[in-house]
Amino acid sequence: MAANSDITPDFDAVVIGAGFAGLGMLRRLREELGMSIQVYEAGAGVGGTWYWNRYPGARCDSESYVYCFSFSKELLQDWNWSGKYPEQPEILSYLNHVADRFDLRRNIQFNTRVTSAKFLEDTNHWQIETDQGDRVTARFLITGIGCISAGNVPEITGLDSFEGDWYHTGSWPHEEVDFDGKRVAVIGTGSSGVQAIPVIAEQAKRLTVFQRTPQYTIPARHETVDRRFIEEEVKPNYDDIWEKARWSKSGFPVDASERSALEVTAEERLETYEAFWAKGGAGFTYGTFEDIRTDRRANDTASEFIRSKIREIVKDPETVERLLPTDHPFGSKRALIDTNYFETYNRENVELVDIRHSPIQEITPKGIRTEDEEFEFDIIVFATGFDAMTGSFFRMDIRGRNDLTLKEKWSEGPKTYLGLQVAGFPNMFMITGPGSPSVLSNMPVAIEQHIEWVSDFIEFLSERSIKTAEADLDAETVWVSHVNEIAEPTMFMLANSWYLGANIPGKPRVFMPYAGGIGTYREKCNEVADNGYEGFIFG
Ligand code: N01
Repeated sequence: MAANSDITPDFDAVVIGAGFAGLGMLRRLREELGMSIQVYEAGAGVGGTWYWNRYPGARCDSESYVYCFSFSKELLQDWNWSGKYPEQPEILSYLNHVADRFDLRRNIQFNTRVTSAKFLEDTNHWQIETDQGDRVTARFLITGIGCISAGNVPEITGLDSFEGDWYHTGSWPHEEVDFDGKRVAVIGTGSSGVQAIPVIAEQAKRLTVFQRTPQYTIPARHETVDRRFIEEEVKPNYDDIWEKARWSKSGFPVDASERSALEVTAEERLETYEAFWAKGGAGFTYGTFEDIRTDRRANDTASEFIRSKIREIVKDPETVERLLPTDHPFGSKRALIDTNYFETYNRENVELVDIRHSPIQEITPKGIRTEDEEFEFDIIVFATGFDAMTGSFFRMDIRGRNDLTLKEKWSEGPKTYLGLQVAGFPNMFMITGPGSPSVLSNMPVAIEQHIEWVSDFIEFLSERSIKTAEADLDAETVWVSHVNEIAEPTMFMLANSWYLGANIPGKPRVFMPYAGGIGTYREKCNEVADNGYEGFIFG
């Protein structure tokens, strides 16, 4: 593909990251548009999230048959998942298989972190620098850096003095961590903590969980994959399955309930909740009642049902009280599914500490000191989440026109057009950027929609010899208000979650993903393209 500027850049595009997004983007641009691509990846291998998150119990909450790429029919037919929900090692082997099968590694430079990317106004190129001393130019800059990849280790006094080992779930060592006979602390009870806690509890001598916010979580009912279902219902029907997933709200090929929790009898409601609890998985959120996501009274019925289950499962009354989520509605934080999470608190070797009421004061050489007590540990596990959506961008010095940094541009929260581009940052595209459905949908579906849309746009620009495309500031402002408007009536606004940046001290409180659903969002992106990419300025 010929560059449009007088000076030829080193590459047509630089892609940052070799997870689902980076691998998919590389394949599409190289194979279908014939572009020259350089991918930089901080890890020593492909996989992104699934390269780094190797903590015990790590697996995905999306069912395996739709947690994959859809671009290759042969790949869909050939690959066989072993679990209903894919486990981290298996997702990682899948992505390695994709990298090999499509010969992607030759364009990926591993162990290389991009440190800066600067738009050069005289040539209309991006100049990218890495921690390995690379300095290259490209016409397009495409970020596939993940929404949840900048780990958050809270600043607690004394961590440096701790004499044991400590780990963050999001940058877990490649060697197995031996918990056998050890006194272990886990801080945090989000998706990562809820998955890791039951597994660590089985190995450790003693496990102490430090909980700030109690969680609603639904049993996953994880099992080996149902081969008959895959062979008879999935593989012959993949086209229809993907079509349904693509136009759905959440990126899954399922029918969402249209019933109201308030318009059925109490018996019917209970029966429905019981049925979905027994079935397990994300169905409880979208299959029970439509209004539990938007109506507080309807939501209360679901929240209370889950609290009743916690009371039923957990034996010690004081632990039950600590575990009951009462300060936020079900679904206002990321919905969780678990395997034996609440049951774990019935184990003799597991203790729950409520740090909302007795905050952590410091980490000592021997362990953790809260307001009320001192504990000794051999290992501390931080399951304390991520500086989500924006943190991975801010680790790099990204500068657009007039030397404006992305950090300055987003100082009041991320501002994007469609979650794909930022005004003032021409030819930079974000795969699953803030303002797009991303984390509120099945990620591979969201990622593939962006990959296809961006590559179609790049083709459009190239065919017309357009040098730059950049979001119009007004279009961006309208999109940001739309993202806020859509989130406003939902439960999402009623919790201190990472969706709102509330987990990071000082971060602006702005709802970051697009809550209108992947299908609606796809329609909007298609409309923009059909109208000659309205909302973009061409140079
Ligand atoms: O992180 P989180 P995560 N002191 O932010 C607590 C995806 N994911 O890594 O709720 C003490 O959800 C914090 O408390 P609070 C998924 O999208 C998916 O678990 O803020 N505690 C919370 O309990 C998920 O949502 C999968 O009050 C502190 C926990 O740490 C996202 O990644 C698996 C603290 C952090 O929970 C992030 O999940 C894993 C502090 N200073 C992850 N700071 C699957 O698909 C935070 N906490 C299965």
